[in-house]
Amino acid sequence: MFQPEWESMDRKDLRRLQSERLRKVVERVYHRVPFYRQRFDEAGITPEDIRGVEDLHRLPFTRKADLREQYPFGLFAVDLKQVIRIHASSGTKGKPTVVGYTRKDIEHWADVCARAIVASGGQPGDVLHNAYGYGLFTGGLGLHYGGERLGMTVVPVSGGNRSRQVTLIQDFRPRGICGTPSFVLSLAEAMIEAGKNPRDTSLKYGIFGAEAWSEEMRRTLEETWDIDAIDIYGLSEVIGPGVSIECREAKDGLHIAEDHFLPEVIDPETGEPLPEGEFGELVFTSLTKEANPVIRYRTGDIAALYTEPCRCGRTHVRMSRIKGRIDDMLVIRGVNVFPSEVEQVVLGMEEVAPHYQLVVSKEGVMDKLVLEVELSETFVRHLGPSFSLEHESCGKLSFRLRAKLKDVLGVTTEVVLREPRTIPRSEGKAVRVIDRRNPVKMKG
Ligand code: DLL
Repeated sequence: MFQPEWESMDRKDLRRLQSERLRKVVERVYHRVPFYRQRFDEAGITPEDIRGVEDLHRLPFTRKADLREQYPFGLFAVDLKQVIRIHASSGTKGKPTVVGYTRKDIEHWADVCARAIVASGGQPGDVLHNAYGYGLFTGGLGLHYGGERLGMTVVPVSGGNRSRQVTLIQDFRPRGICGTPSFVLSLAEAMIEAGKNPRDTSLKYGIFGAEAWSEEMRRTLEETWDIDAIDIYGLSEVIGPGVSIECREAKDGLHIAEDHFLPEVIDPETGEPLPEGEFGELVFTSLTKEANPVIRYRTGDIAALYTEPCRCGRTHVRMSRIKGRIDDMLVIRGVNVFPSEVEQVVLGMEEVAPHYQLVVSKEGVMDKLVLEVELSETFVRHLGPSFSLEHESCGKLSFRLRAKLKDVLGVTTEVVLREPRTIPRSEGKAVRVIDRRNPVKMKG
């Protein structure tokens, strides 16, 4: 562990610490951020009402829309002079959401990212190939500072330019790599194209996040690169990457850095807290953030929490893998479908490649779901010169895929097989869903 005194704290002591920090942060935002004062007043809450974690549920929620309305600096709890860094979301829907960091916030962020790297198998002295985007996105700089904090040699390669990345991996001999799972998978493809086997590189572990991915994707990444593939979660509104991390020992749920971020899972419809183990919307409250702490921030991400002790010795609560985002959930003819469930099916069949897109449209009044997926190179090679998408084997394969999807999703899905390398590769976060029913709806 990077900070065992925090990461394996006795849970009673941890709760005491959380309560103390919660009281302080509530007091600070009430006095320094007019938005929060107004929200608390409307809810009839004063800082004195919050005695500890047990009163958390009395506080009002904060939503992404609130951050947008307060653009750019309306939620800052410190003078701008104390803010040494700004990050922002991509802002595909109007204004981006802006977040600020004081010097201390940057230090805490580096700490949680260093914890994450150690939990993934990283050590001081390792070379870390950082393929998360650098810039307003938090992935690049977050892991960069974490790596430096740990004493690594960080290669700030950022996203894009696959062939250069392939060369650097061979020449700099990194032990660790980080990037979105979809991008790092596409790097393996570029390496194979260059005539090299990704399993022969110096890489031992990968730290993957920023988009939803499945257990099947983990297996694919681990087999393709011969590495441990570890899940890292975070969001800019809370800090960036490092909010939670899997441990290499268990690879079973992500430990939330609970000394900094207080988690809850709520029913997204009613807002009521849900018991341990139930899936719902993840909500976070900042415990240490100075520049712009968030109170009960609704992430839109779906997960469950578990307090069961972990074999790695970390005592911090674990969250499940993210099942999806509430706004990514497709409602197809009344049935809820998550892209991650489709990924599970696609990656479970070796005749198809792990590159896919879901296209949703309307046929009359009915929703229509189409899975476009590439055939694997091995499958195409196996069919030899007689290969065409009309080949009998392709027909049989679509039939089997359709049946499997129906079984897992509960809705009829059309399957369109595509030739290898015809679906666009991501440079960062993969675009998995194209919804043509409602063209104005975009993710923020
Ligand atoms: O994606 C921060 C990050 C960078 C996390 C690098 C991990 C690695 P945002 O751009 O604000 O921040 O997007 C946050 O991405 O609410 C989730 O929906 C999604 N997300 C992040 N990590 C995971 C993950 C960064 N491990 C949004 N699994 C979050 C699934 C993830 N979804």
